[in-house]
Amino acid sequence: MTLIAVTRAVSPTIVECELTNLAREPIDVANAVAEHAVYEETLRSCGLTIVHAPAEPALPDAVFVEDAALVFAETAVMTRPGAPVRRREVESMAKVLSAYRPLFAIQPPGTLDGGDVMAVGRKIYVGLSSRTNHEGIAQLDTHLSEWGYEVIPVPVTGCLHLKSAVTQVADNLLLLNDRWVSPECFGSMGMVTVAPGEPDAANALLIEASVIYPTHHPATAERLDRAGVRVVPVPCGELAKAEGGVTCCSVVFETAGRP
Ligand code: CIR
Repeated sequence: MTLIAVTRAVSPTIVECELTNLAREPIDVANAVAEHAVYEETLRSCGLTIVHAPAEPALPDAVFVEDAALVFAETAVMTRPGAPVRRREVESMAKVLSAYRPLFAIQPPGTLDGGDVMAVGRKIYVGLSSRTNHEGIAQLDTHLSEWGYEVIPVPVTGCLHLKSAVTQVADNLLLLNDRWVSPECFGSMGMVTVAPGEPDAANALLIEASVIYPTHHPATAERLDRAGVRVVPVPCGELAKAEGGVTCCSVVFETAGRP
């Protein structure tokens, strides 16, 4: 079994990225490219094989591949991003993923961003956000119910995506900002909350027993460490100015064949 991470180069136009909750700050493209290289190297060091989606230099947010696609064991779901300008990112991702899974596509008027989808086993939590609507969630539910997945809508406020507010950091453990999402949505799972002064710190990327995590949230990293989570730090402060985190720069899945 091979673990694949699909990634895509940082676009030179990232300076014109979509922004929802952040004020625009100058983005140093060379720094963003360097951070992305470290991110890919970190994924490799965790045993993943990187597959590059074609660069889309004219699409500012194309590096944030997570939003264009969801990959499950049985199917890949091509999303319909809530920001119209980001819908052009989907086609080239579909070409890549068609080599690995049968494809299903969210149709208008549905909208769905991958950043709103958190899978915990067969439970698929989906954020109702400014990017993902009821219709998109309903289409995902109908499609995934075929394989016994349970799709659970979750209201989010104050942040871009569900995974800005909560991510899984171990088998039965979530990292969460309880101002943006209610812990009650997630039943009896254990919770680590973000440290005061680090509201954006809930986005972590769990790869087997390790968590790839931004260097710029040290107090929350310490909380994770105390909870027994193995934290692998990556610099991503430049990409964070584009409202991106560590989950959004890859789509990770298993394949039985060769990458
Ligand atoms: C956007 O607003 O769409 C991008 N600037 C950031 C997307 C980040 N995606 C993610 O966290 N899944």
